[in-house]
Amino acid sequence: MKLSFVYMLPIKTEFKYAIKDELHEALKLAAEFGFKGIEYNIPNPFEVDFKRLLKLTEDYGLRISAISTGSAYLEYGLTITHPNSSIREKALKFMRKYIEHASAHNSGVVVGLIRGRRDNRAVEEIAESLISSIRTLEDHCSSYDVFLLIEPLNRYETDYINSVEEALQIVEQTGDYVKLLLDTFHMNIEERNMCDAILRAGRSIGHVHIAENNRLPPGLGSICWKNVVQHFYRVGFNGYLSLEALPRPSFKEALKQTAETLNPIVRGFQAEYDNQS
Ligand SMILES: [Mn+2]
Repeated sequence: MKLSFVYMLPIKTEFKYAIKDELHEALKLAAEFGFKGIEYNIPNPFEVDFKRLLKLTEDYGLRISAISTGSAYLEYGLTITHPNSSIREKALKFMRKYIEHASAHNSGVVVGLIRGRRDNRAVEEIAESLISSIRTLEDHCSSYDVFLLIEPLNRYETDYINSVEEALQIVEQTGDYVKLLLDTFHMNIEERNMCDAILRAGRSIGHVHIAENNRLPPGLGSICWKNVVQHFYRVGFNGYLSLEALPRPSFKEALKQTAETLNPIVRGFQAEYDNQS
């Protein structure tokens, strides 16, 4: 597994759980601390200078671990299950562009807040809308070799898909280009046991967000990272652990803390994993 961190491009609305400081500085520090990836949260995939982002990322020896899309929901209210078909179509148009960007490093596109809220709809109704929207994107995913990442979010942040089990039901009803994004902060709230949830998700895991139980960087809370990392390896996951936490006490400290907590653990299990596979 490799370390990554979420970087939020400028938006007007508030999002507290990502690094937003100067990009050069963030990339430089992350590279020094042994991070291999950066996950860009891009509010508008048509307005971003993606070539510049890609070049900058590669200049620092990093890769794009995933593209996250929550800021398109926060900024424009776009969702792929929106009852208004023109908003839904616009969200799908954004998703296709995100997929094209993600193809640069064969990473995934996150389906978090952009999947929409249930509000007063029946769960079957929104599920049908989500599955239908995902199916319309699958050809694009296949052409660009990019997967979609469904992320369960805790009950205080959304009213649709809070648990790993609920997300797995969507994965089972869609094609090969849909995987799970497990976030340790959300799992800590919703799952009876985080490690059991990792085992249940198994080979469907495509990407991971890491933060403590209090949403601080790893090492500043009570999650047992050794146990969690071991379980990700146990199911054969060898992708990115992407920091999505409150950048406190500072973004530099957050990166440092994450690296110091996880690098030794990952190094230990990685050797074992490489020997077995
Ligand atoms: Mn997350």
